Amino acid sequence: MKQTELVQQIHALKRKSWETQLDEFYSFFASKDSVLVTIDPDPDAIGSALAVKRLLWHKVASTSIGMIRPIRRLNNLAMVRLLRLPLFLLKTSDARKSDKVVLVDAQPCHNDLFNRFHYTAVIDHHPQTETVNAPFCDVRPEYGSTSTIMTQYLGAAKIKPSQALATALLYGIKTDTRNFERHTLVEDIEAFRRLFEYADHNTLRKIEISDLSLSDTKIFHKALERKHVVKDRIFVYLDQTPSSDILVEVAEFMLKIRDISWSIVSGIYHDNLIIVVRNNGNRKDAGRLVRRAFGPLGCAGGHQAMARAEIPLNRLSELIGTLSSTSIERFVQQSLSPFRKY
Ligand SMILES: [Mn+2]
Repeated sequence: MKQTELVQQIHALKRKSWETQLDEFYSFFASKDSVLVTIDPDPDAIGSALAVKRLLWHKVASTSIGMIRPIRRLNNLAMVRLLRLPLFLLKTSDARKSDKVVLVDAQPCHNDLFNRFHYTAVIDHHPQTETVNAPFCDVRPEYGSTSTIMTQYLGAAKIKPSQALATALLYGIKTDTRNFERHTLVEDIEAFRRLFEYADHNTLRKIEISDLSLSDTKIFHKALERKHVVKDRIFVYLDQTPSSDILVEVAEFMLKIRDISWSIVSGIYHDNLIIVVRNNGNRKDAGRLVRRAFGPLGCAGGHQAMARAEIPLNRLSELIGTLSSTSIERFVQQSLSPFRKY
């Protein structure tokens, strides 16, 4: 047998296996069923749930998508609003209302709320830690996203995704693989390519850049006024902040300045001094830096390019005395000064 024939046969086998997989999935549903898909709502889970809803369209009586928690990330809120996605917040009583329940992009053991349901099907890409107790279980940890797996199912069902579905799945793949920077399989890239022609790229771009709320702009205003540069490090201290997420947004924004390679943004949240550190990653170790500077005072850690420390305010006042904007700002700047040797 020629090699090309062999390759074709292998492809045929693969194709058949997705179709078999799809038939098996369908075999657990009946036309009278009301189906609930449960998700922990990140983009990959949302896209995957929409794909399940599409697969079951005209096959079951209804499919709804329930979230175990409200969406907080602004990008994801933009995603739901711009793509007009039909999601609702789960209540504990919902466990008994549906005939069949499906879980995507997670496993029952990941959350107590998931554990309350009896799943008919589980489709996921996280490593399997416990046996999944569901008649249909498709867990592929080698895949970069569940959206990739769902794109294969749609392909097997010969379904052309709608613009909203393709956009959601594409965003799911992009966020879970962090634009293919991590954990990527050739199948992820192939799914991306397939979805690309159906997606709404203007909407996708708006979703991806929707990091800020209008009220955050006040904090940016303060950050720009307060910034303090020492060599290639930029420091910003923001006093009380409404969330610790905004510190991350400011830190990532400041790293856009050309000659800045470290961005150190701090603020008070829930009686802790939170220090967020970002750098451009080149031969640097933000995690080690914050552990050395703040490890003995609270919790501190991270990776090469991103790190974070949290110091209880009472612990901080034992160390520096009266807590004021000036004293805290000076403490952070001295602790992470480029001139300081650890
Ligand atoms: Mn995922």
